[in-house]
Amino acid sequence: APPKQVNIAVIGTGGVGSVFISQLSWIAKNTASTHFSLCYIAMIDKALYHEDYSEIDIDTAVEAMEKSGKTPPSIPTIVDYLAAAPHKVITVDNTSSRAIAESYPEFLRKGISIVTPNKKAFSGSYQLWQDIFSAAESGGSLVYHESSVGAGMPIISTMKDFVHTGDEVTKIEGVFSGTMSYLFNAFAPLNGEGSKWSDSVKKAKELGFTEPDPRDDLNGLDVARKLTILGRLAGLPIESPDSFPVQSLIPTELESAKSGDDFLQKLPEFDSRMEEHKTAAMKVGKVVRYVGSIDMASKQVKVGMEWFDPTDPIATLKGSDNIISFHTKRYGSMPLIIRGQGAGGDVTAMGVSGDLLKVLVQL
Ligand code: NHO
Repeated sequence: APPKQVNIAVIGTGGVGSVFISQLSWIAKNTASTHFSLCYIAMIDKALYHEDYSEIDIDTAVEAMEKSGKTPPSIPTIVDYLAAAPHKVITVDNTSSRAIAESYPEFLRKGISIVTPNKKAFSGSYQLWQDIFSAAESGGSLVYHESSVGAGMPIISTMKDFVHTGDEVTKIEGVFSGTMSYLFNAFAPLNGEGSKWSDSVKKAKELGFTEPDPRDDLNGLDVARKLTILGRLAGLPIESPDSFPVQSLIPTELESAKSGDDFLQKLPEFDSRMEEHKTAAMKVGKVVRYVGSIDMASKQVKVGMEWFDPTDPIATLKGSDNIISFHTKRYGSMPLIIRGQGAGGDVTAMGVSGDLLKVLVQL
């Protein structure tokens, strides 16, 4: 049989998007069974596409887009353009745009599949969550978002396997934020002094672990979004990421800082507050870490700082590692534990590329 033809649209070419493009190039050169052609690529203020859907060379796409001088069309125009493409279409959303996330139902209803690390859609209102999956059903399209929790780690796929094979999830807990993991491991290490809180935050941003605005990590919202997604997959109709208790690490005085950069500049003035949490835990032989949990029986979701014994797997994490324990009926008293790097362009893009391959074989 001739290879399947699929059109691909990529929106967002930042930290994750640019790595995704290079992985896409590798896949194109090393996977023979499917021929896909890039027909649309865009960032916030630039876009490249041709009215006749002619193929855009992947290796030079970003450069060509930057030189193109075209601004991206409105979202409805993008949807119409892609819906009229000669082949089935997969849109890869590598932005953190709420507007794009909220328009997934329009894409999906018109048969355009979605692959994305963007958490906004799946942790938005419960209504949007329902709309996304019913639109996919009516449009015969697919929607994959592995990297919305734990970057490239198999968290969403494992969660779906529990649900679709009749296991019952009773509790999920762990460290869900690469940024928080990095910050606490650097500032309150098991051995040694540890660095200043504000210095660790700056470093985490430089390393590409944080969300585009680091306050989205420090206010706990990133973890809350991930728990919302997992809780919904497990069957809890969680209304929104602010419908359960979430401890913010943003000093109230800096909540209204104008920009992420302004916030980072003023943060050192508040280092002593985080230092107090660290010393209080140390006095009783524990370390402080930032964790989240979902208890299915009581329907309780919570996110915040807790103290751990130095031997606890959560206390011994390294770098930006995530650790997630799934307690289920099948796994009994020994949870299934998944641990690994949970943030950064390379591993996040891998989750996106892996999803793309899964969608490609099903179209
Ligand atoms: P950037 O680098 O800001 O890039 C965003 C791109 O989108 C830019 O090219 C921008 O021009 C474009 N863009 C924005 N709005 C647009 C619009 N309306 N139209 C067209 N283009 C638009 O952001 P990242 O870092 O590349 O992130 C991209 C997406 O991946 C975000 O949704 C982010 O939440 C998601 N993501 C990133 C990471 C990561 O490590 N960087 C992770 C997961 C998902 O697993 C990671 C994670 O959870 C990180 C988290 N902070 C943690 O655990 O600490």
